[in-house]
Amino acid sequence: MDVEKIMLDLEKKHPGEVEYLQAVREVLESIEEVYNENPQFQSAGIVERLIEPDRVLTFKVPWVDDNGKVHVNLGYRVQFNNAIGPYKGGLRFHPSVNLSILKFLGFEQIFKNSLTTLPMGGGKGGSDFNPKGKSNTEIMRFCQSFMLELWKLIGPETDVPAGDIGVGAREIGYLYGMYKKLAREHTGVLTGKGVNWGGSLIRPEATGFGTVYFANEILKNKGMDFKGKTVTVSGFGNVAWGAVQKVNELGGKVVTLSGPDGYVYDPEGITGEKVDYMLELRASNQDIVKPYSYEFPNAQFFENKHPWEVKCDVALPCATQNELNKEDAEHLVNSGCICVAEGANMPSTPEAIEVLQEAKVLFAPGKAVNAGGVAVSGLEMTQNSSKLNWSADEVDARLHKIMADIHSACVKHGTDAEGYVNYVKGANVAGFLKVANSMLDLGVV
Ligand code: NDP
Ligand code: 2IT
Repeated sequence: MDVEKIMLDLEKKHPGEVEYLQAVREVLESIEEVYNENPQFQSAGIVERLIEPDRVLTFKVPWVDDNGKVHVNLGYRVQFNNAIGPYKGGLRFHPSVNLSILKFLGFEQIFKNSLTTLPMGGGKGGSDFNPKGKSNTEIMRFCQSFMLELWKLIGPETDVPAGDIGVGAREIGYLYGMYKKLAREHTGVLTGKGVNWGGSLIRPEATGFGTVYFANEILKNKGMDFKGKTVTVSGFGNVAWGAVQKVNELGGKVVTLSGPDGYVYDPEGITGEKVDYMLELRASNQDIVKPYSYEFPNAQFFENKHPWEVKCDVALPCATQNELNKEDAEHLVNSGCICVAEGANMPSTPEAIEVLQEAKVLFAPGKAVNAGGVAVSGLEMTQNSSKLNWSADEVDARLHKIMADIHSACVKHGTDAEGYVNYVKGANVAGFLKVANSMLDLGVV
């Protein structure tokens, strides 16, 4: 495989789609060796077929605000690959959403979903709609208008969306309500549903819990655990919240949270009512973390700074893509950080990953670490198909096992001659092999 030539061709076809090109390059560089060892992949054009989405659907989303003003947003669904199951992946509502971001997320989702061992293909969607500052009725009208187009493209055996940034339980409710009305059926077409109408227990916590289960496996593999460890976390959303809770349960101390306005440092640890306060902050729709430092006076706020300058043993980036750069990685290495596990999707830049790996920091990528969210989505689909609800303990036990199995797959495919586990390589190779072998079986379609 000639990675440079493939990337050059892809760049010509999709100029300026930087996040998408970044995600594809990382995977190709990791799988190059195993690809070259298996000439059947080359002759079936697996890479050429894998790096382009099956289809990209865009649509107009008109809606009316509370003052009667008409707005028009763009809606998207990227159906990337369905070799191992129906397209599956979240919806992101954020003003930064564009095709490059959704294609990177959809591409990553293929390998992440493959790693879960559940039958799910990869997809992603969303809109450039900004939920910040919108009223509840505006959010509802937007979701209804969005679903008026999306419902024709999805189905419980075709494509199953869920949440991501800006799409949580409330939005899934409004989207599902409209789908149910249009399709005249009550099926598992979305995941992250409310528990009263088909949702799974533990889904809200799953990404954050899974992130910490994975990080704990990394530590365990080196004879360590979370007890007494200082942990820095970025973000203060859905993923960060679950991660903070689980780190506390395992005996670690979380000292930071962050938002787009900067980070808060709380040397006493973010526990108890402070974790609940994080949810309140998030629900305020203002999306800033500064108020945390007014509420809890021992905490300090650092405007427009990243939490990676704080000394820690473990760092969990849980906010957004490319939020941990080379300089941040150097800070982490110099302060003695031993493990960086990505709760968000692609939060570390390629240059940051290089610095961390060079320093032999135990670095694990989002597609392995945060797979717990979509894994429990898969378990929600199973519960919906069988029309049963499992207990929280049962879902949590399955989540735990899935995360431990993903860790083992990374170790199997990513350990080098000196015993260092390259989790990026391990996750990409393990995720890729299942999809590529399925594509071989299915013919050129
Ligand atoms: P939330 O919307 O709950 O929280 C993310 C928030 O982080 C955004 O609203 C954004 O605010 C904020 N943010 C943006 N830039 C920064 C920054 N530089 N520093 C700190 N915060 C920032 O989203 P989730 O918690 O659901 O998602 C977080 C990450 O986890 C994303 O990468 C997502 O793709 C990933 N993920 C989510 C899963 C899920 O189940 N929800 C599953 C797996 C991965 P603003 O709007 O102001 O930019
Ligand atoms: O990035 C992700 O894995 C998600 N946003 C969750 C996707 C899902 O279908 O649950």
